[in-house]
Amino acid sequence: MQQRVLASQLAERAGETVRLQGWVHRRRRLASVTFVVLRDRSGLAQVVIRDPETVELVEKLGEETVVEVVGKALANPQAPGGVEVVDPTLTPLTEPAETPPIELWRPSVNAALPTLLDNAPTTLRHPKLKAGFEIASAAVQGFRATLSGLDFTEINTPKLVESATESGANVFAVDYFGKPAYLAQSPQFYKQHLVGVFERVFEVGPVFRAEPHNTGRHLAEYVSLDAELGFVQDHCEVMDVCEQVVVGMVSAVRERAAAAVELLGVELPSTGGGKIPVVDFTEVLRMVGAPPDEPDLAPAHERAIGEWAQAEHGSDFVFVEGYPTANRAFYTHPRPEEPRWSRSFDLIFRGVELVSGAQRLHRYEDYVAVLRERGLPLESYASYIDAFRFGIPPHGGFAFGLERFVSRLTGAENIREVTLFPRDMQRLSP
Ligand code: AMO
Repeated sequence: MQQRVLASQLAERAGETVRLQGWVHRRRRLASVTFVVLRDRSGLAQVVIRDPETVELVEKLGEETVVEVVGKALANPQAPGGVEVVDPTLTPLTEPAETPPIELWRPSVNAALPTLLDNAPTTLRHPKLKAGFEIASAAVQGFRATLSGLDFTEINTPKLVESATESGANVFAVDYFGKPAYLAQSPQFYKQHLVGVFERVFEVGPVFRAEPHNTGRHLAEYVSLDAELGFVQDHCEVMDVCEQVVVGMVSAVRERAAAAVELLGVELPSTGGGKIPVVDFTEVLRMVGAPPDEPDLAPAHERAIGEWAQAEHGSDFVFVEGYPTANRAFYTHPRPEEPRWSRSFDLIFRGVELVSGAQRLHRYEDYVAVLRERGLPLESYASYIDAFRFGIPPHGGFAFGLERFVSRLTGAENIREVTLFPRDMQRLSP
């Protein structure tokens, strides 16, 4: 059988008979001719139909019919891409039972978010909705490529776990053969253990947070891009790897998702031509006029420091380091000289936290001490901290939220717009 040609390849096929497959994206009937815009994974192609029988067939079939089209590719400067298919035979492959819930052919998406999400398997076909996920796919490839290039090993760790890693409150409990278990909030414990095996590891996978608030930037399930590396001096080496990863992700989006970037009018972020600026947590509080004993940065503080990085350094990114130890996860390494502050950092992207990371504790006795100090039950963390009895090197790591990254990149108002099938307090389907 003749090989399938994609819409994007049509420009090179003028003069040939081609076979296209895709969806009837749009029909336009003029007096003497009917135009069908066919959509496939690569884009749109114009098909010109004059034969009355085929015109009648197209009329009857409607939008979103899956079709095969075999016809002559001819140059026409007016056609999108400069080449169209004329006088084809058109064979329906799947006839839809109903018209789609939104008009997919309209250039802009004109439906409310709940409608889009309720009908996601179909509404995601809209080129502008799909584009965000092409960007996400490219970003993940950039994450993988950068870390593989730095000799990291890709891992996959369990999502059914026996203890909470980040905090006890935001955890989903499940019944595990009659015993209590949880959905993993992060691959944190496993990635640290696996530093003892591979030295450098990364994971791309789902994590679960029972987020009790309905915000535009929190999901109950998101894709976490995690990395962890051994033999570090302090968190600065971790930040350095994190920066290389960010640069790699942005280049991958530029190279692999160029069409999606253009369609959405995305302005790709810049680090301002140099290293990403780094500001100390206490300095940020001073800059934004917050009280010096504030335990964390509020969203307004993150926005302000993001604006500062843009104005002073032309950078869409800024690292904030040295958060108060008491307010970070118990596994965070304090600054040895002033333990009130930690060797931790966040990466703020366009005014929103995108990454959290830190150097970790690596000695067994330090874990026992910190759990006691924080009143956390040792027995709940036994299998986690036991591994530190057997020699884990000084290490650190970080995690990105993929949907956070894409939503800041595309300027999505709500993170759900760039989540394939979002999970939140109200939504478990589709
Ligand atoms: P943290 O809990 O800060 O750190 O999460 C890391 C990054 O994940 C994203 N994120 C979320 N995205 C969508 N919905 C949510 N509910 C949500 N919560 C977090 C953010 C955030 O910066 N174990 C540590 C990481 C580490 O130290 O390696 C952790 O999970 O972009």
